[in-house]
Amino acid sequence: MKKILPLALFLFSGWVFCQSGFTLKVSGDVSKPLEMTLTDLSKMPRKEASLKDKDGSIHLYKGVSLQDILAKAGVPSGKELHGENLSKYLLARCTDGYQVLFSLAELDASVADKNVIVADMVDGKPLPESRGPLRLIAEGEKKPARSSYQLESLIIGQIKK
Ligand SMILES: Nc1nc2c(c(=O)[nH]1)N[C@H]1C(S)=C(S)[C@@H](COP(=O)(O)O)O[C@H]1N2
Ligand SMILES: [Mo]
Repeated sequence: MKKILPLALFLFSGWVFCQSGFTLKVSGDVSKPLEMTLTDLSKMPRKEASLKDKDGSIHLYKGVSLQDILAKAGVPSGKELHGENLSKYLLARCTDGYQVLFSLAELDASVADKNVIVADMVDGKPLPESRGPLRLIAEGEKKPARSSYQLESLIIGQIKK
């Protein structure tokens, strides 16, 4: 026990250090690029989303509305979503190289009722290290393929003519 405690403290402080250095980036075609820490995210309104995993069991995720994050970065929404803005997209990129695409229109409350959150908790606990610290949860999709874990950056782009 005497030997394990210092080791546990050392590993825990390393984990805390890694978490505190983490930022979620919002970049690309945005008026206000962002780098949000987990503390920044924890100050935003909380939202829930459920997701059925590969095995068919349902889990309750908690975090922040993706739309709220995009609004902070000045991403067009509502009445601004017309013309060229309808060819804009969000690319979610993860630490493991996984990436998935959404159109801005499908994410916007003026177009669809799609509940997409950036989650930091599942079933009342922080996300496991292999899935965290953040996971994008696209509620209501028939498979969890776009619900990307180890989310590190949100890139806004536009398909040009
Ligand atoms: N970063 C990242 N997210 C990912 C994946 C991945 O390989 N990397 N796989 C996706 C796929 S195809 C599935 S089916 C689900 C699996 O999530 P689950 O283990 O919670 O069911 O994660 C999705 N999110
Ligand atoms: Mo999958």
